[in-house]
Amino acid sequence: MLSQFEKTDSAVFDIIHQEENRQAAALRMIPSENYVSKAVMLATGSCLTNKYAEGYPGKRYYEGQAFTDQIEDLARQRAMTLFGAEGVNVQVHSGSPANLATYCALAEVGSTIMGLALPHGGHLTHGWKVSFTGKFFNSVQYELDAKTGRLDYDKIADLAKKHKPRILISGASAYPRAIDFTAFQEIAKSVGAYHVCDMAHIAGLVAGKVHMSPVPYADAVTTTTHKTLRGPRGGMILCKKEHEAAINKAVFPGMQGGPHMHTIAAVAVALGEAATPDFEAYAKQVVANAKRLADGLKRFDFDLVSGGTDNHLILMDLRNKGLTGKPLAKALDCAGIVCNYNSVPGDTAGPFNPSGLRLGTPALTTRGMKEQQMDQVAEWINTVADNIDNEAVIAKITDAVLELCAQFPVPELFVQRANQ
Ligand code: DSN
Repeated sequence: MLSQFEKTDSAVFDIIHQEENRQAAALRMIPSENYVSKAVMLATGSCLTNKYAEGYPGKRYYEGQAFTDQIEDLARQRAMTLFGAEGVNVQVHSGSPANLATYCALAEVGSTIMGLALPHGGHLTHGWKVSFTGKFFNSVQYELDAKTGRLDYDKIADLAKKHKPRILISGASAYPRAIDFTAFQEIAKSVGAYHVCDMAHIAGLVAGKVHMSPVPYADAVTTTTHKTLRGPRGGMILCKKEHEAAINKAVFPGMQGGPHMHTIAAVAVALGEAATPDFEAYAKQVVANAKRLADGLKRFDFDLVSGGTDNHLILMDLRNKGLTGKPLAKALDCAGIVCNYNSVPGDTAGPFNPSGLRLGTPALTTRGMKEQQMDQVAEWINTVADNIDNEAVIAKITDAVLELCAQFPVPELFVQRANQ
């Protein structure tokens, strides 16, 4: 099949193949990225991509749904069992539409929503002004405490009392600490708001039982499926039974047409994998690795937002080093260490060259790396930061990174050349 692909369209095949080599030969430390299993990859590339299935199981607008209904029911059942949810939508295409659909299901356009500000670790779709969620809704944003770099639940409660949001959003894209979802639930309850949690970053940690689950404490929980959860690029909305019909209606026909059945099949596979003891061990190691990496970076005097991490990610504040995020991210990329520049709380630099660097351990942990390798990575990051314009030093690290990657092969290759 793959050799056929190579013959039919070598241009596309070659680019995918190069990307595959890049993924194998680099330390991928963008905390929202991972490597999926071969089974997830195969489901994503299956014949289900050929099928239209508008509607929901048992109530579709096209015929020929015997197997699509089975796939969607299986994905739904696995999601509800794994996360202990009363209801779920597995059709939503990804995290941003999941958030928008949930807000539309629980509130009207113009209602007040309240989420974590983007420069403080929130996501665009938590009401940031350039996102439609910040335009369609009256968005109020809370921030991290300037001194601790942590959520301040008292301040969030005060802001909620003042603005009386219809929806209080918990969850983040760049917050390295555990989130207390019971506190969010109490705040939401005290002002009559719905509590919507976006657990995209930590879904795998929740499934692996190393982070508190928001599911019992939120009206709805949105997530992507491709981050720590290690599934295909996709989305899900878990919810209380009473909200399921409105959420389903907001997804289809409100925002989407036909569901991507190949993605839903791959989500089902990933959910099956996430329910295993192996996955629990994986989630535990993701956190252990992040903590060890944080300790290593601190030994080199890197300043970490909140002083460390409880989860899979680290946010470095480079201001004490006289560096900004973009040049360091680029130098690290040359060395084969791929992460992303990021704003930090109180950042006065713009979003295109902010003062921070965000990195995480989900993908490295999938390759089998452990604490010892994290010590090595911390040392390399420090050397690159000290030698940002020194090509010779960076080239040496590139070679060392390649050697390490060879010792920890990626789980399964996707596109192998026919002759390999
Ligand atoms: N863009 C994602 C991230 O990298 O965190 C959030 O959806």
